[in-house]
Amino acid sequence: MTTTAPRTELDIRPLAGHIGAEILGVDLREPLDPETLAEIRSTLLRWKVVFFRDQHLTQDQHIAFGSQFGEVTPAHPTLPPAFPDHPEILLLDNQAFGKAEAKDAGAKAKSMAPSIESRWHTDVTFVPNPPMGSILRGLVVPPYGGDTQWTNLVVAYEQLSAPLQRLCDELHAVHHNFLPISRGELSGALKKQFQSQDLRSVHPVVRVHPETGEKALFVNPNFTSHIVELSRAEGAHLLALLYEHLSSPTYTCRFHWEPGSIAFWDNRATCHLVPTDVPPGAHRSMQRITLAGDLPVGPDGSVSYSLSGEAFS
Ligand SMILES: O=C(O)CCC(=O)C(=O)O
Repeated sequence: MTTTAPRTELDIRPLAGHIGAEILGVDLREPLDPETLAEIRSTLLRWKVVFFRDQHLTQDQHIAFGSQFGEVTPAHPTLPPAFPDHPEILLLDNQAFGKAEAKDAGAKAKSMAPSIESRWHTDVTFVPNPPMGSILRGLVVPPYGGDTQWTNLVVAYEQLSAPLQRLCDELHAVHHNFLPISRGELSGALKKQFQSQDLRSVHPVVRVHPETGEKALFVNPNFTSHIVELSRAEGAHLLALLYEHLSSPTYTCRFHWEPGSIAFWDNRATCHLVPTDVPPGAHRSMQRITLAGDLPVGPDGSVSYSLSGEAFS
């Protein structure tokens, strides 16, 4: 029989005006009782990203924690799993990336700079059913720097003027996993892996959140290629406007990592930004799992679909 940890009162501490809350008073190594599970889920829906500290989980415990909120997916649609025993876990390690780049260039890795250019993104939007959530665990963190930022795409939508909201409500966009590499920002080895399949999907520019009913912007500069109903020039201008808008500090929070910190974000309502200020030579090693998502639905009832590639689960 499975036992759950005794129920403790959660202490919920919002981090910024519109997004982010730290949750204290829970031990994530144990299965959660139904009330605690429901409270964490409702805090996630309210604050879009929740943080826990001092949670030194094993990989099995990381997966077990996530599986209480949904089906845990494979690590990534195209990147190979780093842990044969835990194919659900994606390794995000600046030294591992550095080595891949060095091997690729036939040179010794000197810099530990991130090899993927950092742009605001929602995870894996090139598949028809992007993950509902991602759970990132900090294992090795730099002594300073390396914070991650998130932005609230619901508030960003709500703060658009009504005519612009109406325009966005009607539009759909293509999302593609080839976008970063066409700009030459990934190392050769990572590029090849990331683009080993051509994955493209069409999503509404505004998605209706399946649990809260809120409308959220659903475009991101990492994977959104173009807007279906507009000319390329019109679409590029509109996307530039939306990207500038959604990255306004007003809608964001910033989280400073410690070993054992965990961030759990609602991938249906947020974008986030990989840090680019890790001090030279410092090691940063994170592990991520994702929870399977459903097909986004737009305000007009239109449902996302794939142009190339399968659903991700
Ligand atoms: O390393 C980070 O802080 C963010 C990682 C990230 O962007 C992701 O998991 O999608």
